[in-house]
Amino acid sequence: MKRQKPYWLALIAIMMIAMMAGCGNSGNNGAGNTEAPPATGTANEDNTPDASAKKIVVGFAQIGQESGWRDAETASIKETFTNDPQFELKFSDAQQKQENQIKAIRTFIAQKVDVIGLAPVVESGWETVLKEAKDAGIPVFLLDRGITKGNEDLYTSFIGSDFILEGENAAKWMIDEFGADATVNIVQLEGTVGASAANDRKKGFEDGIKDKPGYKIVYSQTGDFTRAKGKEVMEAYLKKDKNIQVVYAHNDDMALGAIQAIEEAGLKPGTDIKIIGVDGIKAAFEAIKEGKMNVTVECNPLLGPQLKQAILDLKAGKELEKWIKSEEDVYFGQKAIDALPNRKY
Ligand code: GZL
Repeated sequence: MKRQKPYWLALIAIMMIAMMAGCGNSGNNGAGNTEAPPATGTANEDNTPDASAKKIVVGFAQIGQESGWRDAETASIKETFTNDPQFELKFSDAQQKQENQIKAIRTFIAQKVDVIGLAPVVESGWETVLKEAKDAGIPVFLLDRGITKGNEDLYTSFIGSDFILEGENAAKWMIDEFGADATVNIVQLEGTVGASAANDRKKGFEDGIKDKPGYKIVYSQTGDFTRAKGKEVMEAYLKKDKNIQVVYAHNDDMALGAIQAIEEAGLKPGTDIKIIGVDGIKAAFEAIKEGKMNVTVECNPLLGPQLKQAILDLKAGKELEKWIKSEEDVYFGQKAIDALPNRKY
Protein backbone atom coordinates (compact mmCIF):
# COMPACT_ATOMS: atom_id res chain seq x y z
CA MET A 1 0.00 0.00 0.00
CA LYS A 2 1.43 3.36 -0.97
CA ARG A 3 2.69 5.08 2.20
CA GLN A 4 0.41 7.99 2.87
CA LYS A 5 2.33 11.17 3.88
CA PRO A 6 1.35 11.58 7.53
CA TYR A 7 -1.56 13.99 7.56
CA TRP A 8 0.04 15.73 10.54
CA LEU A 9 2.79 17.19 8.28
CA ALA A 10 0.05 19.04 6.36
CA LEU A 11 -1.45 20.20 9.68
CA ILE A 12 1.91 21.67 10.83
CA ALA A 13 2.32 23.41 7.47
CA ILE A 14 -1.13 24.99 7.83
CA MET A 15 -0.33 26.09 11.41
CA MET A 16 3.02 27.59 10.28
CA ILE A 17 1.30 29.58 7.53
CA ALA A 18 -1.34 30.78 10.00
CA MET A 19 1.33 31.87 12.49
CA MET A 20 3.32 33.74 9.81
CA ALA A 21 0.17 35.57 8.79
CA GLY A 22 -0.40 36.64 12.42
CA CYS A 23 2.94 38.55 12.73
CA GLY A 24 3.67 42.21 11.86
CA ASN A 25 2.11 45.49 13.01
CA SER A 26 -1.25 45.61 14.60
CA GLY A 27 -4.32 46.91 12.83
CA ASN A 28 -5.82 50.21 13.79
CA ASN A 29 -9.39 50.52 14.91
CA GLY A 30 -9.29 54.14 13.89
CA ALA A 31 -10.30 55.30 17.34
CA GLY A 32 -6.74 56.24 18.29
CA ASN A 33 -6.48 53.12 20.45
CA THR A 34 -4.83 50.48 18.35
CA GLU A 35 -5.77 46.80 18.55
CA ALA A 36 -3.27 44.82 20.53
CA PRO A 37 -0.35 43.68 18.40
CA PRO A 38 -0.46 39.84 18.05
CA ALA A 39 1.19 37.80 20.78
CA THR A 40 4.77 37.16 19.74
CA GLY A 41 6.99 34.22 20.60
CA THR A 42 6.65 32.09 23.69
CA ALA A 43 7.58 32.37 27.36
CA ASN A 44 9.54 29.78 29.30
CA GLU A 45 8.00 27.73 32.13
CA ASP A 46 8.96 30.49 34.60
CA ASN A 47 7.21 32.95 32.29
CA THR A 48 10.46 34.73 31.38
CA PRO A 49 10.32 35.76 27.74
CA ASP A 50 11.94 33.22 25.43
CA ALA A 51 15.13 34.83 24.00
CA SER A 52 14.04 33.73 20.54
CA ALA A 53 10.66 35.52 20.95
CA LYS A 54 10.12 38.46 18.58
CA LYS A 55 11.05 41.59 20.52
CA ILE A 56 8.69 44.54 20.82
CA VAL A 57 10.52 47.26 18.87
CA VAL A 58 10.04 50.74 20.32
CA GLY A 59 11.10 53.84 18.39
CA PHE A 60 11.50 56.87 20.68
CA ALA A 61 11.85 60.42 19.28
CA GLN A 62 13.40 62.47 22.09
CA ILE A 63 13.66 66.29 22.03
CA GLY A 64 17.30 66.74 23.04
CA GLN A 65 19.43 67.47 26.11
CA GLU A 66 18.32 70.98 27.10
CA SER A 67 17.83 70.34 30.81
CA GLY A 68 18.63 68.09 33.75
CA TRP A 69 15.02 66.98 33.65
CA ARG A 70 15.34 65.86 30.03
CA ASP A 71 18.52 63.92 30.76
CA ALA A 72 16.72 62.12 33.59
CA GLU A 73 13.83 61.23 31.28
CA THR A 74 16.22 59.89 28.63
CA ALA A 75 18.06 57.81 31.23
CA SER A 76 14.75 56.38 32.48
CA ILE A 77 13.67 55.37 28.96
CA LYS A 78 17.01 53.83 28.02
CA GLU A 79 17.31 51.96 31.32
CA THR A 80 13.73 50.66 31.13
CA PHE A 81 13.90 49.30 27.57
CA THR A 82 17.50 48.15 27.27
CA ASN A 83 17.29 46.18 30.52
CA ASP A 84 14.25 44.19 29.38
CA PRO A 85 14.86 41.39 26.82
CA GLN A 86 11.25 41.70 25.60
CA PHE A 87 12.12 45.03 23.98
CA GLU A 88 14.41 46.58 21.41
CA LEU A 89 14.81 50.40 21.66
CA LYS A 90 15.55 52.68 18.70
CA PHE A 91 16.32 56.13 20.15
CA SER A 92 16.74 59.46 18.37
CA ASP A 93 17.83 62.87 19.77
CA ALA A 94 16.39 65.76 17.73
CA GLN A 95 18.66 68.51 19.14
CA GLN A 96 15.50 70.59 19.90
CA LYS A 97 14.33 70.56 16.26
CA GLN A 98 10.80 69.46 15.36
CA GLU A 99 11.88 68.58 11.80
CA ASN A 100 14.38 66.08 13.24
CA GLN A 101 11.64 64.47 15.35
CA ILE A 102 9.42 64.19 12.27
CA LYS A 103 12.28 62.61 10.30
CA ALA A 104 12.86 60.13 13.15
CA ILE A 105 9.18 59.13 13.19
CA ARG A 106 9.26 58.55 9.41
CA THR A 107 12.35 56.37 9.85
CA PHE A 108 10.62 54.36 12.58
CA ILE A 109 7.62 53.85 10.25
CA ALA A 110 9.92 52.63 7.46
CA GLN A 111 11.58 50.27 9.93
CA LYS A 112 8.10 48.93 10.84
CA VAL A 113 8.64 49.39 14.60
CA ASP A 114 5.85 48.07 16.84
CA VAL A 115 5.35 51.26 18.88
CA ILE A 116 6.44 54.90 18.60
CA GLY A 117 7.14 57.14 21.62
CA LEU A 118 7.31 60.92 21.11
CA ALA A 119 8.12 63.84 23.41
CA PRO A 120 6.82 66.62 21.11
CA VAL A 121 9.07 69.67 21.34
CA VAL A 122 6.12 71.94 20.47
CA GLU A 123 2.34 71.37 20.43
CA SER A 124 1.58 72.04 16.76
CA GLY A 125 2.62 70.54 13.41
CA TRP A 126 2.25 66.79 14.12
CA GLU A 127 -0.97 65.91 12.26
CA THR A 128 0.62 64.74 8.99
CA VAL A 129 3.34 62.49 10.39
CA LEU A 130 1.15 61.01 13.14
CA LYS A 131 -1.49 60.22 10.48
CA GLU A 132 1.26 58.35 8.58
CA ALA A 133 2.01 56.32 11.74
CA LYS A 134 -1.70 55.63 12.23
CA ASP A 135 -2.11 54.51 8.60
CA ALA A 136 0.89 52.20 9.12
CA GLY A 137 -0.94 50.68 12.11
CA ILE A 138 1.77 51.78 14.57
CA PRO A 139 0.46 53.00 17.96
CA VAL A 140 1.96 56.28 19.24
CA PHE A 141 2.46 57.29 22.88
CA LEU A 142 3.12 60.95 23.74
CA LEU A 143 5.54 61.38 26.61
CA ASP A 144 5.80 64.45 28.87
CA ARG A 145 4.55 67.07 26.40
CA GLY A 146 1.27 67.17 24.51
CA ILE A 147 0.08 68.17 21.04
CA THR A 148 -2.66 70.54 19.85
CA LYS A 149 -6.09 69.55 21.18
CA GLY A 150 -8.43 67.80 18.74
CA ASN A 151 -5.83 65.27 17.59
CA GLU A 152 -6.60 62.66 20.25
CA ASP A 153 -7.25 60.04 17.53
CA LEU A 154 -3.59 60.27 16.47
CA TYR A 155 -2.13 58.80 19.66
CA THR A 156 -3.00 56.03 22.10
CA SER A 157 -2.16 57.86 25.37
CA PHE A 158 -0.34 60.90 26.74
CA ILE A 159 1.90 59.97 29.67
CA GLY A 160 2.83 63.08 31.65
CA SER A 161 2.11 65.82 34.12
CA ASP A 162 -0.67 68.35 34.63
CA PHE A 163 1.30 71.50 33.74
CA ILE A 164 -1.62 73.83 34.51
CA LEU A 165 -1.74 72.40 38.05
CA GLU A 166 2.03 72.89 38.34
CA GLY A 167 1.60 76.60 37.46
CA GLU A 168 -1.29 76.91 39.91
CA ASN A 169 0.82 75.30 42.66
CA ALA A 170 3.64 77.76 41.98
CA ALA A 171 1.21 80.69 42.34
CA LYS A 172 -0.32 79.17 45.49
CA TRP A 173 3.09 78.89 47.19
CA MET A 174 3.86 82.53 46.31
CA ILE A 175 0.53 83.87 47.65
CA ASP A 176 0.91 81.79 50.84
CA GLU A 177 4.43 83.25 51.20
CA PHE A 178 3.60 86.96 50.63
CA GLY A 179 -0.10 87.16 51.53
CA ALA A 180 -3.13 87.76 49.30
CA ASP A 181 -2.97 91.58 49.56
CA ALA A 182 0.78 91.98 49.03
CA THR A 183 2.41 94.00 46.27
CA VAL A 184 4.65 91.61 44.34
CA ASN A 185 6.50 92.28 41.08
CA ILE A 186 7.27 89.06 39.20
CA VAL A 187 9.63 88.09 36.38
CA GLN A 188 8.43 84.99 34.52
CA LEU A 189 11.03 82.90 32.66
CA GLU A 190 9.02 80.94 30.10
CA GLY A 191 9.97 77.56 28.60
CA THR A 192 10.41 76.76 24.90
CA VAL A 193 8.04 78.85 22.74
CA GLY A 194 5.08 76.69 21.70
CA ALA A 195 5.79 73.83 24.12
CA SER A 196 2.75 72.55 26.02
CA ALA A 197 4.77 72.58 29.26
CA ALA A 198 5.47 76.31 28.79
CA ASN A 199 1.96 77.26 27.59
CA ASP A 200 0.23 75.47 30.45
CA ARG A 201 2.61 76.43 33.26
CA LYS A 202 2.12 80.05 32.16
CA LYS A 203 -1.68 79.60 32.08
CA GLY A 204 -1.84 77.94 35.51
CA PHE A 205 0.37 80.57 37.16
CA GLU A 206 -1.42 83.54 35.61
CA ASP A 207 -4.83 82.05 36.48
CA GLY A 208 -3.55 81.66 40.05
CA ILE A 209 -2.95 85.41 40.44
CA LYS A 210 -5.70 86.85 38.24
CA ASP A 211 -7.81 87.92 41.25
CA LYS A 212 -4.79 89.33 43.18
CA PRO A 213 -4.31 92.92 41.89
CA GLY A 214 -1.10 93.41 43.89
CA TYR A 215 0.64 90.58 41.99
CA LYS A 216 2.08 91.83 38.71
CA ILE A 217 4.15 90.01 36.06
CA VAL A 218 6.38 92.95 35.11
CA TYR A 219 8.39 90.91 32.54
CA SER A 220 7.87 87.56 30.82
CA GLN A 221 10.38 86.13 28.37
CA THR A 222 11.40 82.68 27.11
CA GLY A 223 14.61 81.18 28.45
CA ASP A 224 14.01 78.05 26.30
CA PHE A 225 14.23 75.75 29.36
CA THR A 226 18.02 76.19 29.53
CA ARG A 227 20.22 77.48 32.36
CA ALA A 228 22.28 79.67 30.01
CA LYS A 229 19.26 81.44 28.50
CA GLY A 230 17.62 81.80 31.92
CA LYS A 231 20.73 83.62 33.17
CA GLU A 232 20.93 85.80 30.02
CA VAL A 233 17.28 86.94 30.31
CA MET A 234 17.64 87.69 34.03
CA GLU A 235 20.91 89.63 33.54
CA ALA A 236 19.28 91.82 30.87
CA TYR A 237 16.23 92.52 33.05
CA LEU A 238 18.20 93.38 36.20
CA LYS A 239 20.16 95.99 34.24
CA LYS A 240 16.83 97.84 33.73
CA ASP A 241 15.06 97.20 37.04
CA LYS A 242 15.89 95.59 40.37
CA ASN A 243 12.51 96.14 42.05
CA ILE A 244 11.22 92.58 41.75
CA GLN A 245 10.26 90.21 44.53
CA VAL A 246 9.81 86.90 42.66
CA VAL A 247 11.24 84.95 39.73
CA TYR A 248 8.89 82.23 38.45
CA ALA A 249 10.82 79.95 36.08
CA HIS A 250 9.04 77.23 34.05
CA ASN A 251 11.89 74.86 34.91
CA ASP A 252 14.65 74.57 37.52
CA ASP A 253 17.44 74.96 34.96
CA MET A 254 16.31 78.50 34.09
CA ALA A 255 15.79 79.24 37.81
CA LEU A 256 19.41 78.21 38.50
CA GLY A 257 20.60 80.48 35.68
CA ALA A 258 18.58 83.36 37.15
CA ILE A 259 20.15 82.70 40.58
CA GLN A 260 23.61 83.22 39.05
CA ALA A 261 22.51 86.48 37.41
CA ILE A 262 20.94 87.77 40.66
CA GLU A 263 24.12 87.04 42.62
CA GLU A 264 26.28 88.75 39.96
CA ALA A 265 23.98 91.80 40.24
CA GLY A 266 24.83 91.99 43.97
CA LEU A 267 21.45 90.74 45.25
CA LYS A 268 20.67 87.69 47.40
CA PRO A 269 18.55 85.05 45.57
CA GLY A 270 16.15 83.32 47.94
CA THR A 271 16.05 86.38 50.20
CA ASP A 272 15.91 89.65 48.18
CA ILE A 273 14.19 87.84 45.32
CA LYS A 274 12.25 84.61 45.92
CA ILE A 275 12.95 81.90 43.33
CA ILE A 276 10.27 79.45 42.14
CA GLY A 277 11.19 76.61 39.76
CA VAL A 278 9.47 73.54 38.31
CA ASP A 279 10.84 69.99 37.79
CA GLY A 280 12.38 68.99 41.12
CA ILE A 281 15.91 68.26 39.88
CA LYS A 282 18.53 67.59 42.55
CA ALA A 283 20.36 70.89 41.90
CA ALA A 284 17.16 72.74 42.84
CA PHE A 285 16.93 70.87 46.15
CA GLU A 286 20.58 71.75 46.80
CA ALA A 287 19.90 75.44 46.03
CA ILE A 288 16.94 75.39 48.45
CA LYS A 289 19.19 73.87 51.12
CA GLU A 290 21.73 76.70 50.49
CA GLY A 291 18.93 79.27 50.86
CA LYS A 292 19.33 80.50 47.24
CA MET A 293 16.03 79.06 45.97
CA ASN A 294 12.65 78.82 47.66
CA VAL A 295 10.46 76.16 46.02
CA THR A 296 10.46 73.59 43.25
CA VAL A 297 7.20 72.16 41.88
CA GLU A 298 7.95 68.53 41.05
CA CYS A 299 7.48 67.21 37.49
CA ASN A 300 8.32 63.50 37.21
CA PRO A 301 10.78 62.67 34.37
CA LEU A 302 11.11 58.96 35.25
CA LEU A 303 8.46 57.96 32.70
CA GLY A 304 10.17 54.87 31.22
CA PRO A 305 8.35 52.37 33.47
CA GLN A 306 4.94 53.98 32.78
CA LEU A 307 5.59 53.85 29.01
CA LYS A 308 6.65 50.19 29.22
CA GLN A 309 3.55 49.27 31.25
CA ALA A 310 1.29 51.12 28.80
CA ILE A 311 2.82 49.22 25.85
CA LEU A 312 2.36 45.87 27.61
CA ASP A 313 -1.23 46.79 28.55
CA LEU A 314 -1.95 47.71 24.90
CA LYS A 315 -0.39 44.41 23.76
CA ALA A 316 -2.62 42.58 26.25
CA GLY A 317 -5.66 44.25 24.72
CA LYS A 318 -6.44 46.40 27.77
CA GLU A 319 -8.26 49.75 27.37
CA LEU A 320 -5.84 52.59 28.23
CA GLU A 321 -6.52 56.01 29.74
CA LYS A 322 -6.07 58.80 27.17
CA TRP A 323 -4.02 60.68 29.79
CA ILE A 324 -1.83 58.60 32.11
CA LYS A 325 -1.00 61.20 34.77
CA SER A 326 2.20 61.39 36.84
CA GLU A 327 1.84 61.90 40.62
CA GLU A 328 3.81 64.92 41.86
CA ASP A 329 4.47 67.14 44.89
CA VAL A 330 5.70 70.65 45.82
CA TYR A 331 8.96 70.95 47.76
CA PHE A 332 10.13 73.89 49.90
CA GLY A 333 11.80 74.61 53.24
CA GLN A 334 12.61 71.67 55.53
CA LYS A 335 10.51 69.28 53.39
CA ALA A 336 12.86 69.89 50.45
CA ILE A 337 15.97 69.54 52.64
CA ASP A 338 14.69 66.26 54.10
CA ALA A 339 13.85 64.91 50.61
CA LEU A 340 17.24 65.79 49.04
CA PRO A 341 19.10 62.54 49.99
CA ASN A 342 16.42 60.43 48.28
CA ARG A 343 16.15 62.39 45.04
CA LYS A 344 17.02 60.22 42.04
CA TYR A 345 17.76 62.87 39.37
C1 GZL B 1 8.10 68.66 31.22
C2 GZL B 1 9.20 68.78 30.19
C3 GZL B 1 9.99 70.04 30.35
C4 GZL B 1 10.72 70.19 31.68
C5 GZL B 1 11.93 70.94 31.25
O1 GZL B 1 7.37 67.48 31.02
O2 GZL B 1 8.67 68.73 28.88
O3 GZL B 1 10.99 70.06 29.33
O4 GZL B 1 9.99 70.84 32.67
C6 GZL B 1 12.27 70.24 29.96
O5 GZL B 1 13.00 70.90 32.15
O6 GZL B 1 13.11 70.98 29.17
